[in-house]
Amino acid sequence: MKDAAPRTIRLADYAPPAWLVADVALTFRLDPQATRVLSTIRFRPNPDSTDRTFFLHGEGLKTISATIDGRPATLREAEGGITCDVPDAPFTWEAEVEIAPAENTALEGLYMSNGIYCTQCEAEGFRRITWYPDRPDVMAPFRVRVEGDLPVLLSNGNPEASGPGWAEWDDPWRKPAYLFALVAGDLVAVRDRFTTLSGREVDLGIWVRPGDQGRCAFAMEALKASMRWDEEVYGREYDLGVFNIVAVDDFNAGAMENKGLNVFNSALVLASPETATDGTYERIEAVIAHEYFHNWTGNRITCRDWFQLCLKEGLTVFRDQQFTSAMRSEAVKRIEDAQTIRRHQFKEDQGPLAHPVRPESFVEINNFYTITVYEKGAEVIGMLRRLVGAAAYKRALDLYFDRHDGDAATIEDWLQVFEDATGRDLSQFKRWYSQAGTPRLSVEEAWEDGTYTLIFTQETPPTPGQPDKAPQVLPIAVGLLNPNGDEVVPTKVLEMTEARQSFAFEGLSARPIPSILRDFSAPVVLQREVPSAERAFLLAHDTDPFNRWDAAQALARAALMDAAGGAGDPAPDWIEGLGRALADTGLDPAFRALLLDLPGDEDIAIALAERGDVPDPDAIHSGRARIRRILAERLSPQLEAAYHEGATPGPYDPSAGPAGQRALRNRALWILTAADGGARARAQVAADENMTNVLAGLSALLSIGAGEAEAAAFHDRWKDERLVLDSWFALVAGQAPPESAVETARSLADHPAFAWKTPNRFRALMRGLAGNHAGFHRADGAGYDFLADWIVRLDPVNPSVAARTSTVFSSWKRYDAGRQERMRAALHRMLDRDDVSRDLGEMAQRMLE
Ligand code: 0A1
Ligand code: ZN
Repeated sequence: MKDAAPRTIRLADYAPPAWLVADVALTFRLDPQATRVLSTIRFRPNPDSTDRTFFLHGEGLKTISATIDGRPATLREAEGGITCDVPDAPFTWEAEVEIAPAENTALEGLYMSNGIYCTQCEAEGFRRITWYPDRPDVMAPFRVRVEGDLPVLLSNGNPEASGPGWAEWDDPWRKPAYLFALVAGDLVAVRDRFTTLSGREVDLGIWVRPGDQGRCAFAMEALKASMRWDEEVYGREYDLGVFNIVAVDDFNAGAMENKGLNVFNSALVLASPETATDGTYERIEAVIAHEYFHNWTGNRITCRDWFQLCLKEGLTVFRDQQFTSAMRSEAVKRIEDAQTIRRHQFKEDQGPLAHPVRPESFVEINNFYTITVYEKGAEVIGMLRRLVGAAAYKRALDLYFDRHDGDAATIEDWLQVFEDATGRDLSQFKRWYSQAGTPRLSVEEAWEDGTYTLIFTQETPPTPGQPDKAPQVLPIAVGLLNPNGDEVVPTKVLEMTEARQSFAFEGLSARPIPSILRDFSAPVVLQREVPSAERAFLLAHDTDPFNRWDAAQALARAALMDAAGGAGDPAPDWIEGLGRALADTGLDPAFRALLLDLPGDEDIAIALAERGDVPDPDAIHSGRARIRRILAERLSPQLEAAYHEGATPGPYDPSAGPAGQRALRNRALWILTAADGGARARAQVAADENMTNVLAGLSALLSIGAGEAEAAAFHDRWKDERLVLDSWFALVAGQAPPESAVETARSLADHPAFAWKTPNRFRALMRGLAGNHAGFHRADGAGYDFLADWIVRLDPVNPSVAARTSTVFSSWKRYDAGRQERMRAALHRMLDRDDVSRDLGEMAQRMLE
């Protein structure tokens, strides 16, 4: 490795900053190769620190000049920055540096995307712009002047003044440097207005490349809805006169909440019925909301240090989930979120990359923007809310905003407001932030004299660095049903705190059927052997939508696991139950669509490994194909009816109702295609109603080894639409037959449009192949080599995307010796290089440990 031992940063080593910043003035003279950044920063000693060492972060900066109180400063290099001698009193630092945004392929700091200047400063990008104490607990108001011969010059805050070739911005709200943003270039705005509850007028702008204006309407509506919702539900108003969103094509993540100037991956802003799917619309709505909600949870109250990332991310994800539930279906959203946690977060917890919601050390913070910090972080807040109740949650949040507005806060601060608002002791609950891993919850039952007892045992398996785990607080929502299907005990939240604990329900006339972990009330694995007849009973009768869906999932999982082991017929209970639920037109189509959403190949691989089996990717794949055919044959009338019920004639409407209908139609189509030779899918592609139906048709066709002509025609039609072309790359690689998937991926990589330095395009192909479970895990290791080669190639260009992509190798211990050996070799190939980045080096190292 380049750096024999890159430094590990530890939460335990936190020390407050020696110097605070009173205010910042920046001037940018933009130039692709030689942008000049002039900074004037007024420093003052931090009364809460005895240290007076002056240190500024900086990376790749060419210093033109630096002065302290007007006198030239003598800079000394220090790890990751510089130090110099300073007075023991407030002083003014002035510097001029030069940077080259056009050469910045890492897309952190100031870079260029299609001729547009833009910034990404979270987590540690600002240090690539100028010398600065680049840590979130140093907050300051910023004034920014942007100079450049460009039509649009944007920064944070309110516009102050502008003229030809310059603009000045003032952000009165103190903020850490990671929330700084600048965007400049040939952009056009779609504009709107919003009046806040207290009557403040806000100018809204969504800035896009000329030609994309027609695809912003949905994002704008989502923004206004988010602003209103945050006022109504959290009492939070917007606090500037303008709110701008910019869409850029080259972006490492989804979007960024810079104060007053959110920067988005264009894939999460632009949408039209011809080019975007229902899924894209739903994601745009959620991410627009997420970034907007950060204005209070992230910006007004930020994080003291990066270990507290979940303070802003867990809470903001929780808030965007609540928003989506309010805009769409609460039940469907809860199932989708539970599915995400179980598919992806549990997987992270089971492997070498497992870490607590609040990690205690890192080498590169970019590697900790994870599903654990975000989604499990949100689950922890959901549990807290369930335990204290909605009213106390509201009181605690009001107190949080009151007490910490303007602060860089910690998880301790967050829990303290809940303790103060409710009088509860949350010390045991806090383990959710410090213990990694997914608790296993097992259940025994007892029935005697009208008393039904549930005895729970919890155990969390060891994770890296944490061999022993203590019991956690688990809110377990339980309801009881009578054998006739009536609910005898409505949902009750049991609060489990011990390793083993029992809960009794008295006065029952018959032994009940329990519905446990309703609404996915805790992110745990429920380990309970349930006969398939009981699952089918819950699928038919449970009043809790999550558990109803989960009963169907469990049956499907069992069928697919058996099929992977070569078993013939799935349980008739499942097929019959599914058929009945499908035909129940009283149920929300979106919910029925989820019942048809079979676990994927990798889900089955994980389930088999959990059981102690070694998964065989080919057997899983062919077992799944067989189950799909069986369903297509045995449920053909119900599937056919669902397919027709899901027709949405008339103009395309992305809202939840019609999107749910299309989801039902397209799930039914996917299964039916296994038995009709692709006739329906082909007709649906030809009908060309909207992108959702076209892509679903195409995907169904490719999944049975057909559709080559349709895929080629699709490519020709959409080759100039970058976002649609991304979907094409992902689909063709993702749905290729396993035996030829690597060859398909290789030819896609040779495609002239494979702009591999653009993260969206790179991810489309790599994630496409990695998601093709049997294709990626081809026994000869060709899939591993393909991914590893590309990750190694990308690493010097864009370490953060390279490192993130490498996580597809985290599952290596799950497979047979041959595959393990090949995956390990691939990881070594990424790691054992002189120029390996800190990002990829840390990830590969952790995966190999
Ligand atoms: N705070 C953003 C996530 C984000 C993090 C890092 C980025 O660049 C490397 C970009 C965005 C969010 O939660 O939306
Ligand atoms: Zn966020």
